[in-house]
Amino acid sequence: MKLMRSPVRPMGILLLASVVACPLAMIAAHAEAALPNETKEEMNKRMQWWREGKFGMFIHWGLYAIPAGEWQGKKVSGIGEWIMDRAQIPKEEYAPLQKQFNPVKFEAEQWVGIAKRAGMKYIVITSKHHDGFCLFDSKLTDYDIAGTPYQRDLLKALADECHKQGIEICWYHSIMDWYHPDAGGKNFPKYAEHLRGQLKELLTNYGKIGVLWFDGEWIGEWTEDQGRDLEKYIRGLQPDLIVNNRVGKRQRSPGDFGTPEQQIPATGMPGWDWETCMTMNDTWGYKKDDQNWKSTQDLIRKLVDIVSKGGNFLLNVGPTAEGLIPQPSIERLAEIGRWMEVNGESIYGTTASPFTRLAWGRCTKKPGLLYLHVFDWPADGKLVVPGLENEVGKAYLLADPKQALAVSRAGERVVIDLPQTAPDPIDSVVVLAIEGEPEVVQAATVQAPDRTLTLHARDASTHGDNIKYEEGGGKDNIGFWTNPADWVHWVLRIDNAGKFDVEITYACPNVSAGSEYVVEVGGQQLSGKVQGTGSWTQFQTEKLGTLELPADRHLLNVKAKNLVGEGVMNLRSIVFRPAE
Ligand code: FHN
Repeated sequence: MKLMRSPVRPMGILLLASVVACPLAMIAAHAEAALPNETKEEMNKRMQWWREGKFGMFIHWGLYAIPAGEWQGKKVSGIGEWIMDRAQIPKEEYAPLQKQFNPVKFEAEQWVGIAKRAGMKYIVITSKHHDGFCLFDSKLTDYDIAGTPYQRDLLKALADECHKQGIEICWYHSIMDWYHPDAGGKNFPKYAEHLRGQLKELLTNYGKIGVLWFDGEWIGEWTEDQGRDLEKYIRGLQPDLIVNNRVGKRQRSPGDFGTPEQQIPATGMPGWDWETCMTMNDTWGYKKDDQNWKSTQDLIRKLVDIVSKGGNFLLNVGPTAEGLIPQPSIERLAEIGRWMEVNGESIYGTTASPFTRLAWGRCTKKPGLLYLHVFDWPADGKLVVPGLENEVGKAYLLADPKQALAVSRAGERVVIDLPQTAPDPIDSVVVLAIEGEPEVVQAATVQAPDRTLTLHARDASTHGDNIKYEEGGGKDNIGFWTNPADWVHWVLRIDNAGKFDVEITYACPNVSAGSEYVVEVGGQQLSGKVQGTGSWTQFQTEKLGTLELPADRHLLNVKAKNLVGEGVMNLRSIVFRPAE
């Protein structure tokens, strides 16, 4: 049987561009009730543990952990769990791995303990991945754990331990199957029956299951309608089950939540429940040579970034064939757990940030409280919260709640006086009490003492599906301006009125140069034509013109008149320099 390569589609197209934060209930208000007879209230109740839990462990485990990235002495590139496909291993040569699978060092108590101490509230494990091998004892196939030297049902042990330790157990299950003879072509309906049969086993033999996490839905034989029917079938078996959107075709529905993979949507997925799944190195399944581990700082900041955008984080481990979670994973999860011990309150049960962007970090919230996650501790000890209009109350460090911090207001900015050093270099959380629902205006950029005013890309608001702020790798600009209808705006405040020379800084490869654009501010317009600068990261500054601005708060828009090449430009900044 020809193995099917993954036509995984990037998730970008699904992203909605608004960043307006909304309480948990509001998200539910948007989300259609999954099954016809489920009310929004019932869906809220069903989703509550998941929405409040935020953080889960993904476990990719199976026969592919035996070759661990090598086949017949040769390293096989790509993600480890795809070795059967990447090395084009015939089923007859791959299936015998079953007779070698004997994870004698597997201890469910230890695995669940590692997840729980990391602050994770649920575990999603591969009951069956694309290679078709089942980690559970299935009456519908011999290609399962019962047919291995180990024999005992690993998923039974893990489910029992999760129930014992109060962690939700969840099953990953692949629709694509490289082993089952009917899993492609005209006999697919027979396989679809087999699929249902195994899901019935998984949803009746292991107690309460939290989530069914489907994957491999991109195969041509699988349709959205089949997904809708399957969702009804499994929710019939466990009504409180939560199902991901890969039960269908990875769209808005069927399914309860979106599943961005290996990436964090720039502005979240407003109005959606969503969960980013991510590896700790570069593979899901165990590969002995993949030591490209993300740092604990990176992982904690990703968790906070995701939660600040209203999402959940499903972080992966790939155990060895013996049944051990790799040490680098264990160490990082323990360090995350130590951070969660102090700061968990700023994660669990919170909702998304009311701010578009904060220069020093991220924000999560609960009614009457803002959790300010400070990644970059201000050198002057002044934490500036821009555009917050609410009455503010007390402020304190989550790491030292008894020590009140001084709070003051400077125009549109709330300023909190911080101690000299950050309690935690990765993320120190400052709690700020506020009156009512957060009201945030886009803070205006102000003039420097020399009356110059600089509009940075990071402070802009973008409008459109594609255009967005990008940073890192020589970028620090508004980019992805591939749709001329997209545009960008800033808010600025002139306190010192007068004449200003206006300079724009951008980058654009010569092949894409030539698009025309206009800058609108204070009822005036300056037009420009994009010149080639050599590449998307070679920036140059041009004088656009001179104009007069009165002392006031102004909106500045930059709009494209047309699009010549791949993108209008990578826009870095606009500077108002007092004209001589
Ligand atoms: O092909 C799989 C891959 O092996 C892994 O399971 C990830 C995890 O979400 N999903 C698929 C790729 O999108």
